[in-house]
Amino acid sequence: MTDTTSYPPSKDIAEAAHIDKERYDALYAASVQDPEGFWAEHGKRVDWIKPFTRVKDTNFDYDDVSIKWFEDGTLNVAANCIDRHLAERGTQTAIIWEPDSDGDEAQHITYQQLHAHVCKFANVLKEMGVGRGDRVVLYLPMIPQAAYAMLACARIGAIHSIVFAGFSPDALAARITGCDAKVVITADEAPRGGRATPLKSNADKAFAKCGDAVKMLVVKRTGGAIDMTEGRDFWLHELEQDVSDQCEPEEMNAEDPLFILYTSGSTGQPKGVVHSSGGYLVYAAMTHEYVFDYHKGDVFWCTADVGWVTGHSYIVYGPLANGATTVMFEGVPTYPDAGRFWQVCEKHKVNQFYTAPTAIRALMGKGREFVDPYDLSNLRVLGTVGEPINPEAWNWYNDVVGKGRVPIVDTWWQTETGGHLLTPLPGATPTKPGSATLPFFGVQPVILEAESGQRIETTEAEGVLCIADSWPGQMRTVWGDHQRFKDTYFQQYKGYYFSGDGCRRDADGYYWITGRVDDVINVSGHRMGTAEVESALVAHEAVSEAAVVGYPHDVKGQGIYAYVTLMAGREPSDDLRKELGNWVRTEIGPIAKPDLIQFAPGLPKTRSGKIMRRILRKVAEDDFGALGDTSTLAEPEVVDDLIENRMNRG
Ligand code: 6R9
Repeated sequence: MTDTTSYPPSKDIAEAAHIDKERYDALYAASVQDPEGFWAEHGKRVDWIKPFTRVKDTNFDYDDVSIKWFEDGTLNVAANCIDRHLAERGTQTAIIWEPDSDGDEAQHITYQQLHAHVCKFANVLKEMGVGRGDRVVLYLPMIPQAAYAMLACARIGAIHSIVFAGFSPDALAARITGCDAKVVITADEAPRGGRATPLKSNADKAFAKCGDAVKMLVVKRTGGAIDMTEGRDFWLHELEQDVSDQCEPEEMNAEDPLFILYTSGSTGQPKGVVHSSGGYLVYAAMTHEYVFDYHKGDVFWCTADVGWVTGHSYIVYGPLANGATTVMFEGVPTYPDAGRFWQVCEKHKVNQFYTAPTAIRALMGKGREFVDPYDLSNLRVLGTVGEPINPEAWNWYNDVVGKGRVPIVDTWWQTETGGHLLTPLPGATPTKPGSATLPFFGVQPVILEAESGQRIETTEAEGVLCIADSWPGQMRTVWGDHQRFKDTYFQQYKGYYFSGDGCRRDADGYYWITGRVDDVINVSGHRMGTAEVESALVAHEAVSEAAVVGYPHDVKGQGIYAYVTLMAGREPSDDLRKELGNWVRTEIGPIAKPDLIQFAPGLPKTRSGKIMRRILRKVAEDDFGALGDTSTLAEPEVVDDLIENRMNRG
């Protein structure tokens, strides 16, 4: 996998960039030698109502985990993303909205217009009884109103929790009750790739499982037919008629939560990752500027959905805090054809483009004839995120999209980290295909031996990736469950933040992420807990037991492979396989639907009843020559059946 070719930034790029190699080295050294001094300085990049006097108060000791940054400062995040730009660039475009259909016109929303939209939205939320600290769930398509809603919450001090529009009613209901939301904001329908997801009717189904007090605010997107429940559901455009377009921003503490975002872990239900207002904004804005080498006037496009952390930090908060023009795209990379990304880059003269390896692989498969017709000469930085990028995809991105002249930033980070932790800087870091390269300022990565937890001091190392000290964008807690926060990230390796990823450090000190070391799989850059898919499967009346693992998938990176044992009296069939796939789809959402389901009369277990996932992974990978020791199994013969009936035949 390791391609050791190194691509240094060209002289032109290094000269024009904010940060060159020398400055990176100096700033990085300063950031880890004197974090207080470094962040006291860089914390000033946002506008504080009351400036902070305390910079860093963080503790990674398991018994006492606590993360606070700029803790006595006050600010408003929406004012930082909108109001402070009005004097200088009120008429500049803040958001370019590119709709699903390329036949529909794009919208250009200026900072002034953004201000009016957000204030109105904020006043509507207030009318609905939402105030400081209340939770608001967003279940929306990629439309400007998603950004307005986020910023409206921030303006009045409410905490938003976005649920990706691809999630099912059940998953939505769990998140609404999980954070005890007062209002859910949705739309009639979500158009994507020429098809529409019935968001409002999904939300209706979810509401059947929530308390009576929750209200729904509905954005009209397609005008499709929907049912409105009197007294519970309200149209945004109707309520907006009667409210002012001015709304004073609330003065919030740096440590007040800005948002909750549910993410999958290795055990149990998804957890609500809580991000702060001050530290998060400083970190999202600073990484956006330096990692993408953003300069005033640039057009920045991150293709993620706002339902994921990437959309939070690099469609909305980071770019808008920097006064950028940010592109918001409603559609998919292959609609109406595989040239859509590049057509949009040409049309809006995109300078920085940020996407996921799975999208690159899918487009690579369609051929360069979909790229070549478009003028991509405005591109200055290309970025990737979400999963390790294989060198073939990196090279295609570099050659076919970047024409060999555009630096690629492979950014490693997580929902929990708020912003990039390992990443090249375009003007500073020689890149190597497949490596997330070096730490961002203030980030102290360490590699520990997985079993012993010993820190490996040699430059070349392989083990689990931990971070030795806090950075401002770090999550603060798990919503309503601080113990779970401690247990998940600080228990296994004492004194460190444990990322859940495996990692190798090469002789140049470059980091290469090797993938999750826990029971989390990464499907098309989306995190999925195997336990979640398993519990959906066993909820089906025909299933007695299920075990889910990842396997290598050409486009998705990892696919979902499910082993299913049926209840006595039930027979395996293709129909049942289809039914189970659709079952998971409705229980969790399309992204969780297993790619392969193998019916197995028994699963390999130790005598104490623990499922031997190592064996299931090997069979799923078609690598059954390397099953290792099976002698500790209670019934070694089940393995023969697994191999015999494996689904993933090359
Ligand atoms: C931002 C985001 C986090 C997990 C992470 C890792 C994988 C993300 C990566 C990468 C290799 C990269 N991951 N970026 N692996 N190289 N550049 O994706 O957050 O959805 O929480 O996923 O994704 O395994 O632990 P999230």
